[in-house]
Amino acid sequence: MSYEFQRRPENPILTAADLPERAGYFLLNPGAVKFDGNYLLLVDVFHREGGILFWIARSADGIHFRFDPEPPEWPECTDGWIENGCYDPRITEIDGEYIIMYGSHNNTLGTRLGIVKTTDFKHFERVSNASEINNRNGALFPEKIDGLYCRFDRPFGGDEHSPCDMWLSFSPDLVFWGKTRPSLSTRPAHWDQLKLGAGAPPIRIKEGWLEIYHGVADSCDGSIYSLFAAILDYREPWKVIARGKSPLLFPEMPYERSGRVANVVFTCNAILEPDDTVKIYYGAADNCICCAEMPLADIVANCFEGYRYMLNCDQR
Ligand code: M1P
Repeated sequence: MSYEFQRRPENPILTAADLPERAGYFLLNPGAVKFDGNYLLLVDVFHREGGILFWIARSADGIHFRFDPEPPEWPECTDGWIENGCYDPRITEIDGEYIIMYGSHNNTLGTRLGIVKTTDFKHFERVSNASEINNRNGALFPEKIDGLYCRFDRPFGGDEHSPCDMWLSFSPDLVFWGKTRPSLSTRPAHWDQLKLGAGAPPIRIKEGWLEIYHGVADSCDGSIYSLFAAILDYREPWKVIARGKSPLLFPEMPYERSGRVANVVFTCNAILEPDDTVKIYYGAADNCICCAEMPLADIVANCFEGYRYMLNCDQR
C-alpha cells in the first residue's frame, strides 16, 4: 500500500509575487506554528538586494497567507560570528517560548546553527550560535531527554555534497552542546542514499518520536530531495523503532521539478492538527511554498511498513 502526503489543490500557496513590493525572487522552507489563533510561517526569502532573510506570513485558514509589511528585526550575533544570511528555521515551543534553530550563514566560512527565541513573533532574542561550522538542519525536540535539551543536527565533514547522516546532540542550556552521537543514516539503493537531514522538530506520538526528514538521492542530473518519516524511541531517541522505506512526498509536480533548484521537496515543520492530520508547509524547488496533508495513522503505517528495527513500543 502506498502512504503519501496529499498536496493541496491551491499549491503553490505562496510565491515571491506575494511579497510586499516584490521584495524577493525565491521563497523556501518555512518554519511553521499555530500562534495567536493563526497559522504563522517564518519564510526564507532570497531578497532582491541579495542575501537570504526571514519574513513572516500569517493566515487564519492555513491556506491563504499574507506577509507582514516588513521582515522582523533579527538579532545580531554576539560572539564575533558575522551572519550574512539565515535560512531553514525549525520552531519548537517549550514552556511558552518559541525557540528557532536555523542555518546561520557566513559568506566566507559557511553555515552553523543559530538559536533565537521569541514569545510574540515581534521581538526576537539571540540565545546562541550553537554549533561548529559546517552543520545545519538542526531541529530541537520539544521536551528534554534525561534533563537535557536534545537536537538533531547534520554535520557535513567533507563538503555539503558528500554523504552525511543525522546526529543527535544534547545541552543543559542551549549554549553548550555535546554527547553527540549518530542517528539516522543513509541507506544504499533508497531515495535517502546520499544524505539526509532533520525536517520538522519531532512530534511526540504514542509510539515514540515521529520525525519527518528529507532524504537526498543523486541522479545523472543533480540531487533529488524527498520526504520520509521515522519513529524513534521516546527515552532513547538514537534507537530507531520504525522507518519508512518509501518517500511520503516525492518531487513530481511541475512546481517541485523546476525552480531555483530542481527536484526538491523540503520541510522544516509538521503541524499535528486536532483531528490527527499532519500538515506540512514545504519548500518546492527552492522557489515557492506548498502545503500537503496526511493522516498521522498513515504516516505511522508507512514507517512500520518499512523496516522493523525494534518492536518494543512500551516506552512512552
Ligand atoms: O537545495 C535543496 C536544499 O539544500 C540544502 O539542504 P541539505 O543541507 O540537506 O543539502 C539546504 O540549503 C536547503 O535550504 C535547500 O532547500
